Amino acid sequence: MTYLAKPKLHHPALATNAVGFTRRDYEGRISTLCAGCGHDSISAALIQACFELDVQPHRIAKMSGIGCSSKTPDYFLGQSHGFNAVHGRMPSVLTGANLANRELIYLGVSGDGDSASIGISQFINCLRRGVKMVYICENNGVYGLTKGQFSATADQGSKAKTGEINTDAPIDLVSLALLLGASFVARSFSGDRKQLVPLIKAAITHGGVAVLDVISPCVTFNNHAGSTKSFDFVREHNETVNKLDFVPPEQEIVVDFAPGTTEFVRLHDGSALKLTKVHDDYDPTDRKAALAYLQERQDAGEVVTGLLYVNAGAKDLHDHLDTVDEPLNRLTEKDLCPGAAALELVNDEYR
Ligand SMILES: Cc1ncc(C[n+]2csc(CCOP(=O)(O)OP(=O)(O)O)c2C)c(N)n1
Ligand code: SF4
Ligand SMILES: [Mg+2]
Repeated sequence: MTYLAKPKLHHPALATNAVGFTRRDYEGRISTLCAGCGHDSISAALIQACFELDVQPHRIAKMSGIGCSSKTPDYFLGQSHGFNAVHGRMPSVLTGANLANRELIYLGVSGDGDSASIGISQFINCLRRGVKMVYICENNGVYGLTKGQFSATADQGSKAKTGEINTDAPIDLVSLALLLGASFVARSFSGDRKQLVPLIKAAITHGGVAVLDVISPCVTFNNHAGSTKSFDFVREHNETVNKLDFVPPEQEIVVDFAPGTTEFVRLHDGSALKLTKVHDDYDPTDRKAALAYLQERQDAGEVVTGLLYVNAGAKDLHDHLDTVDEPLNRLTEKDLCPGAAALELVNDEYR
């Protein structure tokens, strides 16, 4: 694989954020994806979100599987940790890293083939366990890297570039995430940066597992008439449930909305998500209603986007396991082997 390093020169007047980094410090190597690929827009949104959130790059760990989407962590956050795992195995590698060091921010970057085809059992189990992470599926309905075969998210009846029609039923990752108890579930579109950036920021500050299914057209193999993951199709059938704005913890929340049209969702770190409802009756805290709404709009041929569900008081795997606050990889031999007297006390409990 060839890598193109970006020139390191910065314009001296580039703005810095609260932790002293410019936007360029959050970039990675030059992308080798096809020009116009939706995945590059998602990388740009991630760069913008991390710069605006004032995240220190060394606090982020990017994990991915295999695919064009899974290559993208090389194209953003070049100063962060990263691990490119095996096809469909990102969640288990990320789970292990998260258990070893709970202090990092974990970005799991995957594709629809990586998540819904070969990696579906890994996707299911990391959600059911509540591994604290931002799980981003860059969803184009095809295996882009291996030249455009249908993936498990391809809609029934959609047409491949070769003319073949998909006869299999699709797996809808957001419905599955809701069923499995994910505490933050959203869908967006790579072409809608205004919606995607606040969603990424909110997902990063969420206290549990956050799933972002981002429709990301493959311009080379799945952007033609008859595809339901093309730029034209998603623009025509996009049904947005809410408009979003991320409010950092230090910013005052000003109540300036008509009752019933806007609400604030407090996030884990004190920040908030300002939700302006497009549909007055859509409640992103009602999991069952979200599932029913998704099903109904899907049957009508619409692609629902926005924040679909959030449980602001979510717990994660460390809460479930009741692990110590100190990251496990920092425990010393003294912490792990407290001596014979301590062992006697534990044994006494079982006598
Ligand atoms: C175990 C294994 N099986 C199959 C492959 C071949 N393969 C590489 S990428 C890929 C599909 C990628 O599709 P997706 O995750 O949707 O990513 P995209 O390229 O569309 O972004 C496949 C089948 C592989 N690398 N490893
Ligand atoms: S093949 Fe498709 S998914 Fe892969 S880089 Fe090209 S446009 Fe993107
Ligand atoms: Mg794909």
